[in-house]
Amino acid sequence: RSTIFSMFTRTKCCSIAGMMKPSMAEANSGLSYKKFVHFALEETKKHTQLIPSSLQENFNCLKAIDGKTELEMHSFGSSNIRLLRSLSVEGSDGMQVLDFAIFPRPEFDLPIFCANFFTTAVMNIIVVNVFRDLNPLHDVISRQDYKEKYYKHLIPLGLKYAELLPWGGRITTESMKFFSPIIIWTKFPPSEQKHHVLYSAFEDYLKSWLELMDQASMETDVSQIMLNLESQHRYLTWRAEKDPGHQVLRRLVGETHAKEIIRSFLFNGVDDLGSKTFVDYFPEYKSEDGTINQKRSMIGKSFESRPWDATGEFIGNSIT
Ligand code: BLA
Repeated sequence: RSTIFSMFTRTKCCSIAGMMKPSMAEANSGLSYKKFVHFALEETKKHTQLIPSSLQENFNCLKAIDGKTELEMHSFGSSNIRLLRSLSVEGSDGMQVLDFAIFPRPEFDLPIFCANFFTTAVMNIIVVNVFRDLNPLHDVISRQDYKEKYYKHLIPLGLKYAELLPWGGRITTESMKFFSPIIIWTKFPPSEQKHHVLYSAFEDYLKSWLELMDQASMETDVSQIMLNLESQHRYLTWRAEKDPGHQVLRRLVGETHAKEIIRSFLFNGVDDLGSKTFVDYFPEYKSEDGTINQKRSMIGKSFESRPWDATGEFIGNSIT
């Protein structure tokens, strides 16, 4: 197995103790995402025994090509979590990134937890979501059961934060397939007050997810497990191909290493949890020569405002 670190200077940025030390970027802005990761690990450990993932060997911390920006990675598993992983980036220019996700084991019919934060000196782009195969554009009716099971009691939480962290405007239309009624999608110029709101949203969403995890029982029905597996694989396939963060990662560490981080670490499972390909799941991206259309969106951006009502009912226009 190739190691991506041979080309980079290893740094001691990955210890939990180190995470609490003020870094350059933190000293600059006071708005680091490291405390989010620290909270997530501590809180999750209260609910399940986290075991370091074998990915930690190859993916821990590294310096980017610029010699200054640090990428820090953590990964764990547990009896009910297939993979909890985080990537945080602190750029010397004030750029801050967090990509945090928890992928349950397919034996548990649980949503994926995801928090994605991308911050520059002038803008924060924020997505916090709890995703289950809830496809508002195609399948509201048959997925009503998921909504009852996972989102109904979380709707008040979603509404609270929809007000504090308002809808961020038009987004890649295809992404909506992966968004739940309680998603937080927001954009704002850096602000200490908003950063605090975001932190409490992250705490509340993660705690809610951990409660769902506590309640989930292990599935024995093989066909249900296969459905969970495919739903997770479809999500990984989408993000491994079209996530908006790829370009930034390529700029930071170069094409080859970015690809390795994306396919083996961030969206680990994309190459082994299922055999379907990207165009099997998303045939509209198939170009005439059979390759994947490089566009991020075939439809373009839409949904100027939040497309769910206060009960979590999808009210956007169907676009297919
Ligand atoms: C922008 N990131 C966005 C946007 C969304 C997301 C919705 C708004 C623009 C758009 O609609 O594409 C996030 N989209 C998601 C997520 C899912 C999805 C989480 O479909 C899940 C299914 N973002 C990151 C990381 C980086 C990053 C790790 O999560 C950088 C390393 C960067 N996100 C980033 C950048 C933009 C962005 C640069 C603006 C680019 C653009 O608008 O096209």
